[in-house]
Order: sequence, then structure tokens, then C-alpha cells
Amino acid sequence: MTKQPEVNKNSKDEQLEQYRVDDSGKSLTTNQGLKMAEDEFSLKAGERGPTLLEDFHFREKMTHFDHERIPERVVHARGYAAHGVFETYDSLEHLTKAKFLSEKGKKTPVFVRFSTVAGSKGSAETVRDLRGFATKFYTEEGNYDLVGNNVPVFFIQDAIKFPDFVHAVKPEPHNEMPQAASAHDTLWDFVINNQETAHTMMWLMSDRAIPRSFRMMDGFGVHAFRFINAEGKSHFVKFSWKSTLGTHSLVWDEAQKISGKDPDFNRRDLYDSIEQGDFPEWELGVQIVAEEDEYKFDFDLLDATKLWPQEEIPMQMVGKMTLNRNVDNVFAETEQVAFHPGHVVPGIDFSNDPLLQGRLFSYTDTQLLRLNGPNFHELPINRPVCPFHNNQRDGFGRQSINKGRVAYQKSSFTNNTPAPVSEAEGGYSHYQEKMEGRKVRARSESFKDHFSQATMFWNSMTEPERKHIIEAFSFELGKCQEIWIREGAIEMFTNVNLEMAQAIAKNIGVTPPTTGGSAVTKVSPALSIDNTIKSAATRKVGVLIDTGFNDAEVLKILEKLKTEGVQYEVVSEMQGKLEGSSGKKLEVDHTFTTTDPVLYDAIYAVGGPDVSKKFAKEAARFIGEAFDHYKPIGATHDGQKWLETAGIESQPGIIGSNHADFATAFIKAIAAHRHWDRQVE
Ligand code: HDD
Repeated sequence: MTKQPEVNKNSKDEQLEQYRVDDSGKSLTTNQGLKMAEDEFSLKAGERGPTLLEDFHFREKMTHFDHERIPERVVHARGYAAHGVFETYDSLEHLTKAKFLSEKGKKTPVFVRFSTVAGSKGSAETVRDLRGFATKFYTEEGNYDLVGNNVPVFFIQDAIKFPDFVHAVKPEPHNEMPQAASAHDTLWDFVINNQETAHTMMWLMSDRAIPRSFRMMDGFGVHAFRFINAEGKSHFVKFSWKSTLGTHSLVWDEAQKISGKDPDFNRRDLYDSIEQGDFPEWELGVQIVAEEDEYKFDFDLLDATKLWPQEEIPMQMVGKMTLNRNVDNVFAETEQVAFHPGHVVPGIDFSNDPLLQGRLFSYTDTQLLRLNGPNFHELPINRPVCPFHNNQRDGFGRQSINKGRVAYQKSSFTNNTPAPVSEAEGGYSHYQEKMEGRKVRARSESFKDHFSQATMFWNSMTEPERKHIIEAFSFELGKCQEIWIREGAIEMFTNVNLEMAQAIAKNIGVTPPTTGGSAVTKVSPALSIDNTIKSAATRKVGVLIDTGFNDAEVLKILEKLKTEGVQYEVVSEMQGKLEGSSGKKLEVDHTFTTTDPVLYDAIYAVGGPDVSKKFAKEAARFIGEAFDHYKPIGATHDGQKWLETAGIESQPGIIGSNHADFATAFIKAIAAHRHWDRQVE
């Protein structure tokens, strides 16, 4: 694998440099700096005698090891991260005074952590779940965290229900099953008893919940936030990340198999792409609503179970983020990074969304436990790139050596410094929203329509997407043991769409409903991932090939794939080098034992003049699975006959050697990603 090119150095990278340690080539010491003469044998009373308590080296090494683990995140435990840069397209000064958005071309270092939500730290990655998409912008005015998901809506409307929701979706407490899965009774019991979940459950049952890659999914800030400009004027804003590679998904059967074949599938994809210089990119989109338009819509802007249809509230692209550097150490960076929606900069403020309001408490609270005290902001990955000064002191693991005798305000010793500064000088000041009302525990009437947008989502789906949603419901509810849960879900989702509920009911042993349904006809084409960007770039092809292959032609085809940015791996029966018909060599990347068809976006079957029975059997398996998963398959030379044996040579997305320009036709089929019009069954 080639090393990534030297990427933009930035202020965060420079700051991290002082903490990086390279121990290679050095003498071994204890943590006190004492060089040690021996590290393999503990100190004993005689060669065969007991270990001595005075063995400080053994004790230090073992104690450190014994304390190596910290609590995993209560949600989003399984995550992976990378560094990068955000560049602003144009000044947004008229909307926000946030400096990182106020200057054309301004570059801000970022750190992004992607995650699944429900699974433990070691769980598989291609599970059906939302994905976390958390971005830390290291701005010159302090850290700004956009802590979002890959779905624009959330399951609940009020943060007080978050512990209930999470307890319901996590493995059931009496037997700790199932891991990283929503297909079980307690989650669906929660769903039918909390019908505000309807819209997000539709997203969870859709292809969005099984992304092909972190690089190929959107991100959403979910809540309405506020932009505040220098005049103090406020606008509501929603943030979205749009991948320049488009939004793409796995198919469910494939996703489940990948969970076994490569539980690290998504992180490997991100890591490898960055190492290879295929830097993933997202554009940041904002949707803006003027304060005076707050009540203009048929949903409440403050309700996190509602999205802002792009067709009604247009999205403006304001900058581009590129992830260009992998971490040096996963624990130090990815595990210790602490995100918080409350980390804001001047020009960005909160709305009264009751889910957001609760989050503003929860994140610091959880870091106190996870990172063991209040000094987690001093960890290298969490430090802002601008200086920070206040009178906070002490606590576990304190790094700073604060000089002087004063740690309080007000003090004549220090002339009352560190002192607050005015807004004009960059001091954060909360938006002075006018508030009135009674102290109540209640939900606004305007939050009570749980189904219209769920139906809009369904209405916006293509046929294949609808089929997948029905299959996902059938899988998930089919895993529920209790019939009343399945019945309750059918009753609930009849409110979304009658035909959908009927189709699911049939699959799960529930009497299909005959009445009900939704009168909502609204459609938002932006919600279908069929309308996304499609390109062959960075797709991964498995090339099935054996000794004696026609090197003159095949190597040209492989070269063409590379030129188009398509990645490929050479798969054969045995590791080593394969020799072509005119002596050219090809290194085998994987054998049939170490890889699998589900790990590729497309298959290119070449074979060789004299393949073994085992090779032919494996090739048939690769082609068969790729076919069932609607993937493009190309075949030339000896591979052509496998298509014919399988009887699939004239199906959509199958490119045989009869194509005049095979490489171009194959690349086109790869760019189409999935060929849903294929006859699979
Ligand atoms: Fe959360 C982690 C995203 C609602 C409480 N959340 C966490 C992470 C992401 C989100 C991406 C992982 C950050 C990382 O990579 O370290 N959470 C969301 C979104 C939500 C949301 C988009 C709804 C719009 N979360 C939410 C609520 C609460 C929390 C309502 C509680 C009131 N979330 C947490 C947490 C976590 C967390 C328990 C676990 C680890 C952490 O914070 O740092 O505090």
C-alpha cells in the first residue's frame, strides 16, 4: 500500500506533534526513566522461587496493563475517526459571525468520528443501525462540535426519553442479546408504545441504515440550531453533510455476511482509502429559516423527529470537508476524543428543541465518567488550537501547571484577569430570545403528528427501496417473539402506508389490515438515494484470475480500471505471483480463503486456461453471490463460460467479453452500483 502524500499541515496537526512519541530504537525504561537490564523475567527468590514484592518493574508494567481500559461510550461505542480540513466556499457573514464560516477559502482543521449507535466497542460494523457522524472543528475561536448522525431525524422528541430508548435498543439485560441489533422485542415494544419513533424507524428500516462506506453516507446535525450575525440577528439553521461520492448502501444479506467475513469492514474502507490518497469529501449544506417564518411550516422546527424538506427549504452548500490523515493512535485520539453539541463558537447558538436541550447536559456528564474527571479538555485530541484561560484548577490527571496564587475572581492581584471580553472582542454571548410560559412537563401540540413525514419518506422511495423497507420490517419484526408486538407494529405502521403494512403483515404471521392508511401525498425526491451521485471512483473489484491468463489484454483492462479510480484486488487459489500467457506477472492479493464476494462492489472473472475444480467452484460462488446482490459482473476470456454456465449472461449489469469495448462498458456498470432490474429469486 502506498503511503499517503504529504497533506496540508495545519494548526491541530502542529499542536499534536509535541505529544507524539516514537519509541522505536530507544532503550527500554520504566515510566520513571530508569533504564532496565531485563524485561522478560520477574524478580524471584531463586530461579524456581516465588516472585518478590520489591519487583517495581513487574508491578509498574502489570499495574499499567491492568488499568488499560476505560468505559466504552454508553452509545456510539464502536467508532472510527480521521483528521482533515474544512474549507469555506464563501463568507456567510450575513448569517453568522462564526469566523470559520465568515471568510472565503478559510481552512479549519477537523477531526471526525463515525460510529454505530447500539453495538459495543468490539461489535460488527455493517449492522442495521444509524451511524454517528461527529465533527470537531478546531477553530481559532475554540472548538465547534457538530455531533450528528447519518439520518436527519431522531427516534424521540424529548431527551428525558433517551435512557429509555437506549435501554430498549441495547441487548436485552436478562441475556445480553442481541448484540448491535434492533431486531428484538424490547426495541419494538418501545416503538409501538412511543409512536413518535415512526419516522426515524422508517429510515432505520431503509437502506440508509446499512451504508456501504462511511465515505458514502450523508451526515445531519438533526436539530434546528441558530446562526447569529454581527448585528445580533438570528436565523434557524439545519446542517447536512453530503458526500461527493454519493450515498450508497449494502444489501441486507450482504451486510449480515460481511459482519462475519470482515467485522471491521467500514473502518478498513476508511483507513485504506485515506492511506491510498483517496481522500473522502463532504460538502456542508445549510438550510436557513428566518425567525419570522418559524410557524410557517406544517411541522414544528423544534421537533427532532421532523426533517426540513429540501424542496421547501433549499439547501445551500457552504464548504467542503476532506479527511486526509489517519490517526497515529486509536486510543489516544479516536477513543479519547470528547464531542459535545454544547461546544459552540460565537455565531452559533441553540434552539429550544427539547432533545437538543437535554443533550447539552448529557455529553459533559458522560465524559466525566468515561475520561475520569474534568480535565479531558487537556487531552491532546480535545485541546482547542486557540489558548484557553480561566480559574478552573486541579482534578484527576491535571496537565497544566497554572502559575500564581490566584484562582478566583475578582482579584486585585491579577487585575481581575482572566477577564471576560465583550461580544465585539469575540466574547460568546447567548442569543437573547424572549421567553414566556409556565413551568410544565408537557409536549407541545405541534409535536403530535408522528406519521405525515414517515409517509412522505415512504412516498419518496423507489420500488427497490420500498421492497428493502418491507424486507427489513419483516426481518426485524420476524425476530420478535411476541405476537402482540408484531400486531402492534402493523397497526402503527398502517398509519404510514396501508399497502406497506399489508405486505409486512403477510410475512410475519399477522392478519393484514384492510382499512386505514395515510392520505399524505407529499413527496421529497431528495430523500431517495436512487437520486444520488453515482461514480465508479473508489469502488472495489475482485478479479478472479489464474496462471496462464491472457496478460496482453487483461492487464490493459486492469490499467483502465485504475485510471478511472476503480480499486481492484487480485483473487486466486493460492498466494504468490501469477504468470500470464506472455510471461507478465500479477501479484495475488487474496485467496478464496482470505476474501469473499461480499467484500467487493463488483467481480471481474477472467480465470485461466487450466483452472482447478476448486477454482471453478469458487468462481461460481463469487459470481452467484455478486449476482444475488445486484452487483456488476464482468467476464472475459475463460471467465465468459462461467456466466453462461450460470445462465446470467444477458442480465442487466452483466458485461461479457462480447462487448466491443469491454472496459468502458464494465466501468459504466460499476458506476451504476446495483442493478435492481435484474431477475434475482
Ligand atoms: Fe448522542 C454520543 C449523536 C441524541 C447522549 N451522540 C453520540 C455520538 C454521536 C451522537 C454521533 C458519538 C460521538 C463520538 O463519536 O464520540 N445523539 C446524537 C444525535 C442525537 C443524539 C445526532 C439526536 C439528534 N445523545 C442524544 C441524546 C442524548 C445523547 C438525546 C442524551 C440526552 N450521545 C449521548 C451520550 C454520548 C453520545 C451518552 C455517548 C458518548 C458520548 O456522548 O460522548 O452522552
